[in-house]
Amino acid sequence: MDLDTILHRVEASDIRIVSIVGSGISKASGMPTFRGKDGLWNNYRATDLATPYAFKNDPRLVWEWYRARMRILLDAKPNPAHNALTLLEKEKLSIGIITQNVDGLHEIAGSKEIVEMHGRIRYARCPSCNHYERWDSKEKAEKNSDLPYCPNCSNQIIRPDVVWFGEPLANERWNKAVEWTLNANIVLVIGTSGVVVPVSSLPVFAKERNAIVIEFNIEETPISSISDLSIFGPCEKTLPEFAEKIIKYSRGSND
Ligand code: BJW
Repeated sequence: MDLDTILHRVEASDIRIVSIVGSGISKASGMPTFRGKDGLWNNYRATDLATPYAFKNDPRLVWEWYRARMRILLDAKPNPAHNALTLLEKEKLSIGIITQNVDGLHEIAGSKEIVEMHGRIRYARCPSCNHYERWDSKEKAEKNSDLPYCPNCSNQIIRPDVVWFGEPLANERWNKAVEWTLNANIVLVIGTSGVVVPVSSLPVFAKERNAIVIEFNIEETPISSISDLSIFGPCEKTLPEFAEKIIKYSRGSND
C-alpha cells in the first residue's frame, strides 16, 4: 500500500501520531548505533558494555565507553529527522515521542512530549545514596582514567543514569508509553532494530488496536512484517518528506 492510500484511513482532523524511536535517528547527528558495524567500540560490542555485569566487572572500561560517547554527543546537534518530529508536535499532530535513545537530542530539537525509556546519558547517579548529577561537560568527559566516586557518600562509583540489559524500565515511563501507544492512530517506528524488549512490543500493541504502523529504516527489521508500510532510506531524508505530506493532508490539501 502506498502512503497516500494509508493516510486516507485516518480523518484529516483526527491525526494522533506516536513515534517510537531508536538510535538510527541520531546517526546523522554523528551518534553511533548499537548493532551492526557501528556498534563496535575499540573491538568491544556496544551491547556487551550496556550491562550491569560489564560495569561490575570493569567499571573503568564502561566509563571509558560512556566518556567516548559523551565527547561525540557534546558536539552533536539534532538533524532534520529530530526536527521533523518537533514540527509534527507543533502542528498538533503528535501525541508524543517514545525514545530508546539516551542522547537528549529530541529535547534540544524542541520536542516537549518525550518519554526516555532507557534513561539519560547526560546524568549520572549513585547506586547507594541516589545522589544525582549532570555529566555532560567536557571536563568530565575528558578525564578518561578517573573512576568517578560519589561526591556525597564516597562509597560507590557513580553510574550513568541509563537502563542496561536485565534492568527494569521505570514504571511511570512504561505506563505513559503504553497509554500514548494505545491512543495513537498512526505509529511511526523510526531507526530501531526492534529487537529490545519491552519497547519492541509497543508497535505490536498499536497494530492490535488497528493503528497504522509506518516504519522508517534503512533496512528490513522484525517490525517490517507488522508494518502497513516500510519507508526504506535514511530517516533524516524520509521523515521530513513524510511530515510535509501529512501536514498538508491535515490541512486538507494533498498537493
Ligand atoms: C537507520 C539509519 C538512518 C541506522 N535512518 N534508520 C536475557 C538476559 C537479560 C535480559 C534479557 C534476556 N532476554 C531478553 C532480555 C530482555 C532485554 C532484551 O530485549 N534483550 C534482547 C536484545 C534479547 N531487555 C531488557 O533487559 C530491558 N529490560 C527488561 O526487559 O526488564 C525486564 C527483564 C529483566 C530481566 C530479564 C528479562 C526481562 C532493558 C533494555 C535496556 C536496553 N539498554 C540499551 C542501552 C541504553 C544505555 C546506553 O545507551 O548506553 O538501550 S541497549 C541498546 O539497545 C540501547 C538502545 O536503546 C536499544 C535499542 O537499540 P536501537 O536503538 O534499536 O539501535 P540498533 O543499533 O539496534 O538499531 C539501529 C537501527 O537504525 C537499525 O535498524 C539500522 O538499520 C537503523 N538505521 N541508520 C533510519 N539514517
